[in-house]
Amino acid sequence: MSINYETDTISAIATPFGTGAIGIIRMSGEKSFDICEKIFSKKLIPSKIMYGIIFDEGEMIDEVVVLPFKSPAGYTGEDSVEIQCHGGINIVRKILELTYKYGARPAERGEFTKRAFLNGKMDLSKAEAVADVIHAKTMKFAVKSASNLSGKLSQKISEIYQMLFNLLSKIIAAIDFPEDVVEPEYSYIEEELNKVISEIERVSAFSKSSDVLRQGVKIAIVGRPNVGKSSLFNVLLNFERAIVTDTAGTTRDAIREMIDIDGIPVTMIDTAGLRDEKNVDKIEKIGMDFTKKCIDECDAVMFLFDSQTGMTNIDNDIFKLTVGKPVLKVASKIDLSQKKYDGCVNISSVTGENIDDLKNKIKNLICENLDEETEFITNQRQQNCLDKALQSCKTALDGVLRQELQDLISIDIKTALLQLGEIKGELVTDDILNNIFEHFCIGK
Ligand SMILES: Nc1nc2c(ncn2[C@@H]2O[C@H](COP(=O)(O)OP(=O)(O)OP(=O)(O)O)[C@@H](O)[C@H]2O)c(=O)[nH]1
Ligand SMILES: [Mg+2]
Repeated sequence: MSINYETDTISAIATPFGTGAIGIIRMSGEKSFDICEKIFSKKLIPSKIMYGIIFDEGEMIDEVVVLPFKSPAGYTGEDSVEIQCHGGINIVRKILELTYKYGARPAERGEFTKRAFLNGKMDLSKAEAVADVIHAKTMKFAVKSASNLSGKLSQKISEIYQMLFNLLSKIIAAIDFPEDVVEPEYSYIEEELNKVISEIERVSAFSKSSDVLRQGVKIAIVGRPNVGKSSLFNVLLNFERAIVTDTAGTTRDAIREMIDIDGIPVTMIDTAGLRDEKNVDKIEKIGMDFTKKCIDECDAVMFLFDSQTGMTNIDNDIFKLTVGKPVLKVASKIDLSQKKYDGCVNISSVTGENIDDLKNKIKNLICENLDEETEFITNQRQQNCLDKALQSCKTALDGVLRQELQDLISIDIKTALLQLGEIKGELVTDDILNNIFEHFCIGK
């Protein structure tokens, strides 16, 4: 069977696998109605919720509810049918197979949403927001993605695009019709470009925090052997993940686990304690090398020292390795020492004292650059476009300050416009499209 990506009728299960209350099979394409009518007990009436029976060669499969849409109604903008049957993997699969039997082909990842985009039902940033909702690791991010669905990012990008477009039009008009239109003042172009630059920078600044929400942050727990790193790790995870003993050098591998701190996914890394390499065997030495790598790659460090000894010379040497990273200093085992250290979080993993406070401090550390009122979520592709647009605007601005020919300046402004257009998918290549839609679940 040859595949026609644009016109084939596609079919997929739109609900998660497993036993749920209902299962949904979604079909889209010009043969959707025909195929459905071959297995459904009634003739379809567009946009009417219909109750009936699915049959296969006289055998009843299930009682279902069918939602038929004629183009351009419905999610994809094509003729489409949703069949809601009883949950349970066998029935859902059986109905899906029937749609294949009568002419549909399996949908590829994200193909429904891709068609919705191609048919003008949603712009690209909305389509990407759908993918983000599906992949959201935590609630907070899901909510932000959902608000993207209502088009906040695309609205903002449209505004910036329009500002730049108006500016370009004025410059081009003067170039094309020099007798009728006066060249805009350089000071005016400078002012407009500065406005655009600061708007793009604003969106970019917020989108850094969206990366944090999307991918989470990595925090390494670092310190001398036996200060209580693994104990703290287990307490934060709420289960006994890492081995804890009173033998110095218990942890050899770096152990990673994800936790959710107030909606932010945080990967905690428990590391091997650092000490003089002369006194350790080769396994521990490798573990210590891992620890150093973890310090390099993580976004922040939780540095632990034993409150009973305070910061020793060895602790100070280890602490120096964390230079350049945001660090939370933690004094451990305060149940044993009863000492409190200023500028540190004083905790006990045994009694749980100040663990909640520590979680708050971790959150604050992450959120320092994160505005709770963040309006936009952007992903890596959109961020790249924003960066390039910003760069082109800055090059244009340099040209303005040097009073270059406006013809030359207009080239950079045009480049910036193309980049902004790409964010909304107005000028996307197949490569970008395929990349985006591959990130979807099949039934979306
Ligand atoms: N009383 C008390 N004991 C603790 C606390 N935290 C850890 N310990 C004990 O200190 C010892 C070392 O704890 P670990 O969590 O294994 O220390 P670590 O830093 O992971 O050590 P290495 O893996 O060897 O680097 C164990 O006997 C723990 O039970 C605490 O808050 N209070
Ligand atoms: Mg350990």
